[in-house]
Amino acid sequence: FGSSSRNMAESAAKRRTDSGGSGDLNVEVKKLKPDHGDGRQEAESGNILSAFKTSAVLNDSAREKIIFIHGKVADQDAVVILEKTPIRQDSLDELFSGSTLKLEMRNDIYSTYRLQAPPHLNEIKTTVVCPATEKHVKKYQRQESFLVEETAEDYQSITLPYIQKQSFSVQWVYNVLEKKAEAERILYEDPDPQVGFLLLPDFKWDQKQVDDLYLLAIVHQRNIKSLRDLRSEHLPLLQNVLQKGKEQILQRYKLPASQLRVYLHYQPSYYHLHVHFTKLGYEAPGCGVERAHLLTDVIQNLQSDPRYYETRTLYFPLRADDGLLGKFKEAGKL
Ligand code: M7G
Repeated sequence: FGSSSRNMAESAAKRRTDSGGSGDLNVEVKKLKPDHGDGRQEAESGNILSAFKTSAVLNDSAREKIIFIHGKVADQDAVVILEKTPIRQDSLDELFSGSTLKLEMRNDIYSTYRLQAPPHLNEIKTTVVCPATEKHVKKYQRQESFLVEETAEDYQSITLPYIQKQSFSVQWVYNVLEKKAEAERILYEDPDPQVGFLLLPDFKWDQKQVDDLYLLAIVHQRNIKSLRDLRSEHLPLLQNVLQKGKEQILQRYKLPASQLRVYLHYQPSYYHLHVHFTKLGYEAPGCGVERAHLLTDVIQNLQSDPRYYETRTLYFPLRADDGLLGKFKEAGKL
């Protein structure tokens, strides 16, 4: 039997050497953005979760290996997201040689094991929102969604008044723009106040592999809430974000534009204009047709009609207990 487990290890090693492509990219990410040993990204933090008290599981997915939990840290409400990260090709040698293998069952040519990996290869990506508002708890709760049809008038009379009062704080965005947070994570900045932006990893991406690349471009202009506010005067800004964002990603991660999905969300969660850059093939949350608008389409739409996003009916999903959905219902729109 020993030889069959050796064979499995050998064929895995062969797959690794045969696979070329993304394996090389992994190395690229590590080279370009060292995250072990440079002391900046790996800040040690005391275990603020040691006293975490779970009150409810908001959502989980066995397939995506992620769980969203509501609970308390000291007396404060918190949302904690635990996510198992992908297995990296560049860690396979160490994973095979440095782990303990416990046999679960063996039958003919088939066997299953529990592999106990060294701790540093078995980390869980953890996101903490604390203090979390009621709205955060709802955002992460598993819920049915409903598609809303928003005319230009609906936007003015229903959506705008609602988001002016009820939307998530964009303080984290201002902290990024003012280099008060995540400064060392910024990959690129065009400081121009009109067309400039910052490019940085979305906090959904652990930067360990390019396969699930997720970057955000946050614009310097502060008066553009969302897609709805875009006019033809913003074309230079949008073109600049698209062009320079693509160039940076090609340079840093060797990913050409043909491998990228560049889009805006409508409705976004945070009403300060930002653009999502994700790797094509990675099903990023929120990249479906009901919420994502390709930046290239947005640019063309504004070129053909300067008031396109001011006047069009836009469609988007809202969760069952989203307050905005309630407002559409009250107005007899659903
Ligand atoms: P969105 O379209 O406004 O909303 O995108 P969504 O969260 O419903 O998709 C905001 C994006 O910003 C998301 O992709 C978030 O993962 C990301 N994001 C949110 N916060 C609070 C942070 C943060 O503090 N830092 C970083 N780097 N990204 C964040």
